[in-house]
Amino acid sequence: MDIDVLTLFPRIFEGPLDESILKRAQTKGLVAIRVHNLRDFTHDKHRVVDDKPYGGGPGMLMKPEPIFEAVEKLRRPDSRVILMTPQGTALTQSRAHDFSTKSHLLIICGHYEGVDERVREALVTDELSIGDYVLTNGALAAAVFVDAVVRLLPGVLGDELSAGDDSFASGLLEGPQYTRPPEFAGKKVPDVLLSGNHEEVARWRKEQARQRTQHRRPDMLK
Ligand code: JBE
Repeated sequence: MDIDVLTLFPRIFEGPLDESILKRAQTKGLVAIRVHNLRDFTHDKHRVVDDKPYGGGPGMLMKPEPIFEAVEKLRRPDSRVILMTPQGTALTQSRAHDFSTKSHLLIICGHYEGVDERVREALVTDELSIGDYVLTNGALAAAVFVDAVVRLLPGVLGDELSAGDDSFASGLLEGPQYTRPPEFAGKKVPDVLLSGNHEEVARWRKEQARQRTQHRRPDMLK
């Protein structure tokens, strides 16, 4: 997979992309991620990327020209052009799976104040939001989206099974898990997990997942 990110703040991506699983996915050649500064697609002396909204009002909007120039240069016939915005459809595990099957993601990080509507009309194929709260700009949202998608690419997770067990993959939240020691802070690991009875362990885990989901996320059971 190829991922190009357009942002006013390329350094926001440096940390997240250069650690752990995302870093290994890139060195293994499973994904190529390129981060571009939108200011590099301006041509005026002050490299202006935003402007006041027509009709008045507070805040600044991202100008269309640098975004058009960047997208027209980087876009391919197989690209999904994604705008990170609080007005987008909610990112879910199922949508992350859909995007993980695409060959090229071109991600535009918006200002929280917004982008000129012609960017949406002419360029964007998908608008995504990572949640109902306001970030200062779309760069952190894009980093979250990239992380959620890249870990699903074949070969990225060491243990091929581990993505299938995640909360959401099963439609339930994951239940409690324990590692050694068998007793810690006055609390014991449940006997069933030490029993060696795989059938009972599976049944217990499923019931715990159901209870936790019922309690914390009843919306997921509907
Ligand atoms: O979720 N998002 O994609 C956002 C983008 C920009 C600002 N706030 C957000 N929540």
